[in-house]
Amino acid sequence: MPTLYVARGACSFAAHLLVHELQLPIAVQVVPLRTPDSPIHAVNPLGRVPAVQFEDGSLLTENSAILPWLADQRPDSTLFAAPGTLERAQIQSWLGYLNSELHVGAFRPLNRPERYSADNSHHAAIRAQALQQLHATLRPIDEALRGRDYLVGARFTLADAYLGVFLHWLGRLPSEAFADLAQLARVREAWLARPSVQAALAAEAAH
Ligand SMILES: N[C@@H](CCC(=O)N[C@@H](CS)C(=O)NCC(=O)O)C(=O)O
Repeated sequence: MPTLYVARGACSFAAHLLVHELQLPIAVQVVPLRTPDSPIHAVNPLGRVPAVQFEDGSLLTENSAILPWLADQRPDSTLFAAPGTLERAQIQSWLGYLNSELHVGAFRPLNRPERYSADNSHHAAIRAQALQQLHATLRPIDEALRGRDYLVGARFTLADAYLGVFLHWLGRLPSEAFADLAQLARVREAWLARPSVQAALAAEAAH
């Protein structure tokens, strides 16, 4: 059985909830991050989650590959779409936007300013700029959700599963900064109410 490595509250949560959503025979291992003795270093040389380790020693990393791979384990599921369809490409387009623009482009400088300047006195300014970037990156998502419950088609897909993780992270930030993004607040509540999200949250909280 493959093992999915996740960390509490990390971006690996999308993969974790999909294991529950799709009821996949995949073991989930919760590991600590940013500590040299974490078991993740023996699995992924980058020390990052999510990572899937297979019984033959093969490794799969990166949300943009892991989320589609998980959905493809259940070809009859509606979380993804058939190869060659525009819907499949649109779901992948959102995965790319969320992965690069939202996670790395906005949340990373907010959460890890030390990666952008070794000078601690710069970090407050990096964070302030990242907060503005975060709002600018979220606005098109909010607009795309106007009058809709899901990013692509009329059903919950991989794109919505992944988006929810970042909307959940907004809960750690001053709520007034995002008060105008009403669609995101609505979609976040619906995401949180999903049984798969609740099951994955409970599993991570138990560690
Ligand atoms: N591009 C990667 C980013 C993965 C990533 O940055 N994961 C974070 C958790 S949200 C992590 O493991 N950080 C630990 C570290 O960078 O040391 C992906 O989307 O899978």
